[in-house]
Amino acid sequence: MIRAHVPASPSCPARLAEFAADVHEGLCAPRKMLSPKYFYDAVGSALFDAICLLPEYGVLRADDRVLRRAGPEIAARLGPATLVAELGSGSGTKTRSLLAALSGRGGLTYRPIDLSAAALQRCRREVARVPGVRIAEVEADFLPGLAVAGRERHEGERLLVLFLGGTLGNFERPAAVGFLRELRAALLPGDALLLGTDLVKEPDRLLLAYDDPAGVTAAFNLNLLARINRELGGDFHLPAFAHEARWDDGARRIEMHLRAREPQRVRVPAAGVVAAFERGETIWTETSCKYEEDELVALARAAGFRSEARWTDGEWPFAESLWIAD
Ligand code: AVI
Repeated sequence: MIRAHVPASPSCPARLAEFAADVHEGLCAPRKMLSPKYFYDAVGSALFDAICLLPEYGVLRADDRVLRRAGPEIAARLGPATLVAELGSGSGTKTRSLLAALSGRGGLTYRPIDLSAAALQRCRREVARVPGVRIAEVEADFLPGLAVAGRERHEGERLLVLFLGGTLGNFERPAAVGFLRELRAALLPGDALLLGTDLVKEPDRLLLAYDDPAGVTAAFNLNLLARINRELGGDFHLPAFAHEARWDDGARRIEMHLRAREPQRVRVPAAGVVAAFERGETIWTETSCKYEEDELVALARAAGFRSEARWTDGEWPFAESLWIAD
């Protein structure tokens, strides 16, 4: 599953320039950080797929179980004539059962939106097996991709946006509300959002999910530095950084960091950076907020949606919410 050969530079020039600018800003900030959106190059996407197979990481399996159980009811509530757009589709594995349930009520067009061309290729292969589904990929960030997908809508057709897998959790809470409002602004009244959110659970369970004993999540986190080396000519020495997962009880979130094991200087020529690290200093690479069920109705209202239905998984607490745009 994890490829031995790494494509030299998969990013187009504009993406590479944006990556360089974000790396510059993140490594020059007083509190060093890098955006988690850069995890997902070809290697990172394959590592994320491997994370989803780990017994310790229950998010994707929970999402899949809920979608299999709720798919027919979701299809019945939405009716036929639906254009489906998925934000951050990844390889599309979790979406297949839902697409099968929705396409049973008439053919549909599925527009997976993802920054990773490799993930979109895998998604096409996965979804090709679902009868009655026409797939048209959009290689873009979430909201620009949604604008492209929405242009294809026919008269009277309803748009269903899928935002699954707990990805909303990768926004800080206030940013999540802002993002959902922007998403709502791209929809018409009556359009729907199916939102998967990971729920608060025992901290030990969460810490194990984000720091698994096989070290797959550590490799996923460190690959961000390897990607900077590959694409921006950086000289990060990967063994000099350690993966770290923390649970913040007050903010109800997991944080992932890369901790410098020793003082060092790192050069990233294409980003115009020379970054000095003290021993123990970290780069904050990801936030993964976990939600309480009660928060979700208020969140829907704050973003301009009505909460229509919710399904949860008991094995790995996770919620799938169906919201309708007011
Ligand atoms: C994509 N996202 C919802 C994952 C999460 O759980 O926050 C990314 C991830 N990071 C570490 N493991 C998985």
